[in-house]
Amino acid sequence: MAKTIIISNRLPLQIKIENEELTVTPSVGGLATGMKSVHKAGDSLWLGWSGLTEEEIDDNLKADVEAASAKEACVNVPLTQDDVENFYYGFSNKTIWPLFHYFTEYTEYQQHYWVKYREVNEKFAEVVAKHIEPGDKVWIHDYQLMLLPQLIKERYPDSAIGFFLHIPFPSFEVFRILPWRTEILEGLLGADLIGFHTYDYERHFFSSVRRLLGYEINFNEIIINNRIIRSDIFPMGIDYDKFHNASVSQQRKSVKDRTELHQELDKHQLVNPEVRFILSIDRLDYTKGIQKRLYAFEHFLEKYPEYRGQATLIMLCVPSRQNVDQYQRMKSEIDELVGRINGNYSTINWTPVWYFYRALPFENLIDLYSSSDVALLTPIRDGMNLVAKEYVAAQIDSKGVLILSEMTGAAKEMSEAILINPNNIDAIADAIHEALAMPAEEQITRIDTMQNRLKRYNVEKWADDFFNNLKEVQEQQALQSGK
Ligand code: GDG
Repeated sequence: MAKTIIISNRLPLQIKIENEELTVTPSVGGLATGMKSVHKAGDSLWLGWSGLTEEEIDDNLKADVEAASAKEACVNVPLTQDDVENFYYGFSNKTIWPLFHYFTEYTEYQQHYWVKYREVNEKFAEVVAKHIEPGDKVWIHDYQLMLLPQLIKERYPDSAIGFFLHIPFPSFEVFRILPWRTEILEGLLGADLIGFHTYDYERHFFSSVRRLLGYEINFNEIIINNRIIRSDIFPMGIDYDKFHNASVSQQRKSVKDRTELHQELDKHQLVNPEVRFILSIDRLDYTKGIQKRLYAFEHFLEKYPEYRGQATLIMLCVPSRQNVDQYQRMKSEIDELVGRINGNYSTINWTPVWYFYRALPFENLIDLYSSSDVALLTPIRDGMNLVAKEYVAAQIDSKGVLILSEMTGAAKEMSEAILINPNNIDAIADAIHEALAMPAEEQITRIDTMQNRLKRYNVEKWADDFFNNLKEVQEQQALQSGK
């Protein structure tokens, strides 16, 4: 039976070796969280890297890694330390990631990163070759694998290949800076369907295709040598029921059955019922605007002193890409800022910022979403931002306010949020004030509207739409080539 091959840089699980034993944990991150529901639902195989380099897997462990992956219908793509250094930390995260998020000052242009990027994309193509069968659909994800569509198309011209970009596609003026811009575009054009979160990203992509490769765009299609390549907008949804139902069931639990974190939050509110919780959750990444958020919260406490002792910012930062300089510098800056705010404003009964630098289990994530009065999400750039959607889904009585950066893909669909420019510290401080003062009826109206939308366009619908669209392109292609 034909299957779907999902391909992403990382598998949805992370394999580690502890005391010569393998441990398997789920990966944290937007792509893994979203696609997991698609993977579970159907007949699919997921190809990607397990998190262990070839140097770490000795011969005794090889079979164990394969078995642990196979149990989850996953296949490990073997990467060496050098691959991880130059393909993942190098080209993917020091070239593409900053450039596509408009951080041109952080972008590095190193030939050896590029060479490794190409090589690792070829390694992925080799693993695909071992598993692909006629009739299979291939769905490639994200910026680490932009050459893969072409590599697969060359070998298997009849295969149906979809590609989805989870991060922004930058404007032509930014994209053109990249020395390997034409190779990247040609790589992507190996796909039959190329998906983006927003109309703007698609428009930027088309503009680069037209101006750098000279192809004509016909509505949302490009025809190259009789091959139809379509692009479309698929704003990624979440598993709405999973987040909403988890929130409801955790709230219904008797106090003693609640998680420790939930009990602590409850206790805190009993002792200090006036205190309101403002929540932010992100991977620790310079695109997420974490420092500016802290400046804004500090400014809020200055500008609205009546909220001192009454509002706590709960900030969860998940460690990410710790080998990259900017991430290490940013971590120190955040530590310092949190220390400064807490040093200046804390009282015996109140700490302004609760800062967690770790990943928490899913139940705790739900505890935080459901116990917070406001979510404050201020990315400088963000392809979508699923946390915004998850926060809204987890509100039970429809109370809660979302403050969201207009630079996120999610802002395009969530106009009921209080939208802010993440660089405008004063406006963010005012937005926090507005959120905390918002009447309950208005909160309910806004959350209800957003919940209804998220319920309808959930991650399953997102994947269905993508696959239906891919099927359509294939049918159209077959008609055109008279097959
Ligand atoms: C990329 C794009 C785009 C976070 N902390 C914990 C945890 N998470 C989960 C959240 C959410 C995911 O990680 C983060 O997703 P985002 O979308 O916010 O951000 P990125 O990781 O940057 O994802 C982004 C996304 O791809 C999808 O296309 O939206 O723009 O950058 O699902 O729930 N999960 C657990 N513990 C944590 O501590 N269990």
